[in-house]
Amino acid sequence: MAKRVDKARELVGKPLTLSEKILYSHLWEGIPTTVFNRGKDYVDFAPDRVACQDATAQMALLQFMHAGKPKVAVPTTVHCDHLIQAKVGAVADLKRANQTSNEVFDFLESVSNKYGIGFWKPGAGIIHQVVLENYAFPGGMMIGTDSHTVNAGGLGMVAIGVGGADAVDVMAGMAWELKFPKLIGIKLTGRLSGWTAPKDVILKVADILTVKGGTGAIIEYFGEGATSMSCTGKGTICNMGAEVGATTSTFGYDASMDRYLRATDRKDVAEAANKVADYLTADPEVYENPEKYFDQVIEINLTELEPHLNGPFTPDLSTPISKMGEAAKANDWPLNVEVGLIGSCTNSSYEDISRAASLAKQVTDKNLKTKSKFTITPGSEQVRYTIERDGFIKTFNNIGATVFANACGPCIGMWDRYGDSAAKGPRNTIVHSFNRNFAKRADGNPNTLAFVGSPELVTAIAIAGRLDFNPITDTLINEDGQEVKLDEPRGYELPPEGFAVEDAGFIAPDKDGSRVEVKVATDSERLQLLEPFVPISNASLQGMKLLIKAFGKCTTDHISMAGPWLRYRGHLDNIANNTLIGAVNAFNKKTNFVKNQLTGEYGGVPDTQRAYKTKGIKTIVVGDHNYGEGSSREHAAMQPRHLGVAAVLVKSFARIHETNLKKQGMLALTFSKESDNDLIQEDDTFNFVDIQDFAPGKPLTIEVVHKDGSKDMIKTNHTYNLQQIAWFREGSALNVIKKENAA
Ligand code: MIC
Ligand code: SF4
Repeated sequence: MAKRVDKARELVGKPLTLSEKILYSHLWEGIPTTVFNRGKDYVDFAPDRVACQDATAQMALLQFMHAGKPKVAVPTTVHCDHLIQAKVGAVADLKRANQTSNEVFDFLESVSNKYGIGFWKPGAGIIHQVVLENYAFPGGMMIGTDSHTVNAGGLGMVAIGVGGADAVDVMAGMAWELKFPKLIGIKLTGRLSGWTAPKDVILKVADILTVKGGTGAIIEYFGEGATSMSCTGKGTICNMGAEVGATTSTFGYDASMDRYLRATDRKDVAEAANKVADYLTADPEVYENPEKYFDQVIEINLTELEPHLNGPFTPDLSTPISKMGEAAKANDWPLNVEVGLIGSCTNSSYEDISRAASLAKQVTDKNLKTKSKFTITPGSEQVRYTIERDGFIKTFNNIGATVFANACGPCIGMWDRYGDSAAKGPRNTIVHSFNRNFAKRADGNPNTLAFVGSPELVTAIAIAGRLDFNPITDTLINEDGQEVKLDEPRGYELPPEGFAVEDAGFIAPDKDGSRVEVKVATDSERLQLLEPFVPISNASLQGMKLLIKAFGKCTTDHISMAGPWLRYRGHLDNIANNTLIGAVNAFNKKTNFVKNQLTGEYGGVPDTQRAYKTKGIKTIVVGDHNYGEGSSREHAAMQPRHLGVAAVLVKSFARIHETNLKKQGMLALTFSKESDNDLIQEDDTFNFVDIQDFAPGKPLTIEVVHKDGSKDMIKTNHTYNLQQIAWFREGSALNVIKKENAA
């Protein structure tokens, strides 16, 4: 690393940020020879590791099986966490998941075993927490098939969320391509204290940057506020950087990381890091004059920072707790809080749990009664085991809490809160310490308003049962009719008696997996082997129809919903039945109700699209800003591709989704003139007039023919380089890999 960083510094000709050090020391070419333009140049990187979770690993591994390799080229792990539904509590829920999803878990375990991949079984924990505890290391670069892979920035990594096809590149021993990111520096002055937590830093950043302000950029945090914070607190901040669209976030190596590495049994890593500590943070000049080195600099004073709640329906709508009463009144948000949920990959560190438990303890000590329901999802078995040993689970049980399995559960709609009637659930408020709060995200109920806050604030609010409860100023009436005040939360950065665990849940792969057989039943409804995509011809890009013009926010949850649909993540044709059913049709403001131009009738999006497919007609999807925001799930690209959508034309894209569309051989285009979006009508037909000249940097023109015969010529931009155009021409990136490996 030292050699590469020194060379990069010499080439760049000035002091380097941490982000640049990590990027330049992970070039595919090895020792740097060129200076890259931020936000412009595509660069080939060589990440150190890959991590996949069960819901995305199925597609990633189904693709990897086509790559023609006997083993993965870099250390890779698979984590079973998304497919576990939260209903009753950890033990029963895990048992049920093992029954209902055993086919998928068995598939993942056998593929892992065959190709040399480490396997973390159901119940072991949530991917990002397990990675932080076991694999993340300062100065490293990893990719993961989940947008919150960025969590590992808490240990000074550059960790990036990608679609499965990107992971396949790295697992197959090839370069991984990324546009060299821009750099945002966030200086944290002052210190956190009292009720304010690391979560509030990122809630504030989301307020400043909005859900798309970080797109194409790495956020690098520094300053005394950064070094005085715990390593897991840094993880929380990096984790939720996904919610501002950032490519990733990271922190320079410091004593908190040394402490965390030692506590998680990695003294050797800490010692190695200490030897090259200067290389694991920015050069001193950078943090002294950040304006000279970052593309944008933001300063946040932690001493003045108030606890915040963000929501509902978007993670960037930020309200300081002192203003919540007013905001709730103005927006008519229900004040009664039904459930408070803590945990998830974002906030389930020992520190988080111990601070929340210090509040739960006061319920008993001060003879209070918890007004809302309360749940905990620990991030890993190691955390769960340790907090149980240290009495925190008991403290939570005393206030009537439910402890869910160490899994995603309520964070990804795997929360069986309403049985079959979620779609018509009542209007209600919940608060949680997760990261996303899009409609239906937690419980499938479109009428649930979810607010995101720190675990300590969520716990206090659950105790009070009111959204506008400000624990800094407000009092509560206890069971004896006395007025009492909650003391500030207190906790431990790390367990005073160390972490402990009986069975962490790891299964190492066979040394020689060549004889392991991977079975996929032909009649399975959960798994389906993949067929290569057929290239989209120039001819088929004529006479195309509009499938849907999506109105407003269209996240990956709108394009390929999670919750109950997670069960089909390994079966492309079955999961395609949810394609875009959450997107709002701009012409009638309804979901899953679009016009079939061939019959004039209205129907669901997947059915309508299948009708076009039968007739061999390609279609186009039109959308707004930040299209595909949220998850890394490549299903949001593969499903439309499978059903015959050829192009997606929007005002702007979220990074991962744009790449996913390219990888699957589709056209991802943006309006040159945003207002042209208004020209698109329900009965339009589209002709790509210059697709034969598809080339980097050259806009593509689409002739839009309206119902009355009038026409508009629309200019569209794209970011395809030559390699990516080859993916389009060959039908997908995987087709290109296959061809290369066969040659
Ligand atoms: C999420 O938080 O939205 C998920 C579920 O973890 C996704 C991955 C998925 O859709 O499987 C993500 O963030 O990438
Ligand atoms: Fe799981 Fe939620 Fe974390 Fe995604 S954000 S990995 S769904 S806990």
